[in-house]
Formats: sequence, C-alpha cells, structure tokens
Amino acid sequence: MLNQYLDINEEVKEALEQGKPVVALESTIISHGMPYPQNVETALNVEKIIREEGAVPATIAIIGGRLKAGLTPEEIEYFGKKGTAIAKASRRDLAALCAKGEDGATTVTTTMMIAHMAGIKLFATGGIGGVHRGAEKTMDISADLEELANTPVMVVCAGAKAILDLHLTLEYLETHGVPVIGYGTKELPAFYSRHSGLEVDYRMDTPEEIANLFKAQTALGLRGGILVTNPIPEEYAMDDTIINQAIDQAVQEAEEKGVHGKEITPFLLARVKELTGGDSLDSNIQLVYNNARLASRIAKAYVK
Ligand code: PSU
Ligand code: MN
Repeated sequence: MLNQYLDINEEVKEALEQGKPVVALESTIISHGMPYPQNVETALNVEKIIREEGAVPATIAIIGGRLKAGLTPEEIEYFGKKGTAIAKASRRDLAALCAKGEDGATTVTTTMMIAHMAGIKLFATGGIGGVHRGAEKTMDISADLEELANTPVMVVCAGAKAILDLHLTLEYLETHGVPVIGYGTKELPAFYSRHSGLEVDYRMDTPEEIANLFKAQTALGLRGGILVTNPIPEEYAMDDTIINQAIDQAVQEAEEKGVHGKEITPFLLARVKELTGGDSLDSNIQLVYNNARLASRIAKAYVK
C-alpha cells in the first residue's frame, strides 16, 4: 500500500520485497515508557535481538511529519533523549502531525497502522492499552483495542498492566472479534506478573501454531488483528502483592488529581515505576526482549 507520508527504510524495504521476516516496534515505549538512557539502550538491544533471531527490526515513529518504518540508531537516540517532549501520537493525532510536519511517538495503535501501511505483519511491544478501571463512567477505552479490531497486524505483548480493568478489556476484545492467544499458558498474563486469574481464548505452544492461526485469519478474509500474550519470564516476574499495591495507589492518586484523557496511562505507568523503584524497570526491559524473540520466531514461521 503506497502512502505519500510513508518512508520505509532500505533494510526494511529490501526484507519485505524478499519475503523475509520483519518485526515492527513502537516508539512511545522509548520516549514515554522508560527513562533516558535506558530507553535508548533497550530500543537498540531489542533490534539486536530481532537480528540475532534472523528477522529485521522496524522501529516505527513519526519524524517531521513523515511516517517512518525503520529508524536509524541516531533517530532512536533522538527519540530517547527528547523523551516526553515528543507528542504521544494516537490515531486521532496522525493527520495533524503529518499536516504540520511534527514528530510523534507511536502508540500500539499508530504503530499497527504504519506497520500495516508498510506491509509488516508482526509487532512486538511491552503492554497494550485497554479498558480503564471505572470506564463504565469515564468511557476511557484505549484506541489500541479499536485498532486490534480493525487492522490485520499481530501484536506480541506481555498482556496488559492491572492499571486497567483486564476483565473488561477481554470482554471488549471478544465483542470485536480479536483472538487472544496465551503463549504456553491459558491464563492471561498481567505484564509484571504472570497471573491475572483470567483466561485467554487459546493456548498455543509453538510459533508455528501461532503463524498458522494468522494465515487462517487472513485466508478467511477476517479483518482485524490478533493479540499474542507472552508471560514475563519467571525469574523477572514481580511479587503480585507489591505490584498490585503500587497499582492501586497509583490509580487512587490519578482519581484524586483528576488525571484523564491521553495523560492517564503515562501518569499511571510513571507512578507505578516510582513506587516500585528500579525493580519494575528491569522487569519491563526483560519482558520486551522476551516478546521481541517470540515475535521474530512467529515472523519466521509466517514467511515460510
Ligand atoms: N501500557 C504499558 N506500557 C506502555 C503503554 C501502555 O504497559 O508503554 C503505551 C503504549 O504505547 C500504548 C499506549 O499503546 O500507552 C496506550 O495509551 P492509551 O491508554 O492512552 O491509549
Ligand atoms: Mn485513554
């Protein structure tokens, strides 16, 4: 699909033309999700891991109003350093950023959109947005879920954080026909924790099985994506009590301060990180690496 605002870098373009596996990565996790310089270090390591697995990484971002599929290390450094000064770009921001020639950090939503424009099928990240706690009053449902309902890209994540209402998030995905897969588990993982007490739709144990599901979904002409949830490796998982206490406190503070709209997710993520110290950052980095590895393996199975 050609788009006058899209720039696919040489390495990614060549890989796509030759039918090689490509894995997309988001940039909000770089500029808003982690502090500098760990964010840049992590982003470069994720690309390295994908290459070691035999796939090609395509970090996605908006630079000067151009939709970029594939960044240079210098561009990744620029995004990491500028951090939260770069606008978090969701679907509703895309046209404005392109029209004005501005930078934007792509969320799961806009990364899926740009990956799809470029012809990339797989996307690895940390956690997705979802239905917020109290959404029955606020109607705060992440655009990520709507994108999963409509855009045929497979997203590999570690589930979603319990800052969200995970039960309602699964209900929403069910209504919109998005299959939720557990890699090696029937339980939905909750990012820092391997446990949520909720069930995914299907447990799958190999990258091949997951690639076949994606092929069938495409062959059936079903629109929309697939969500693969990959539990954080046991050794990096956090204590459920500690993490849940921090999350409950962060949610309460957000409510008291009246934080809402696009600010609430970054606020909650930053607060949880502060309350749990460096531990949660280390876990966060490790689960992203783990997801990049799985996404590369699914991408390889998919192009076979
Ligand atoms: N959840 C996380 N880490 C993240 C995000 C969500 O655990 O970095 C980011 C992702 O970029 C996601 C976005 O797409 O926040 C969702 O924001 P919102 O809830 O405003 O839709
Ligand atoms: Mn929201």
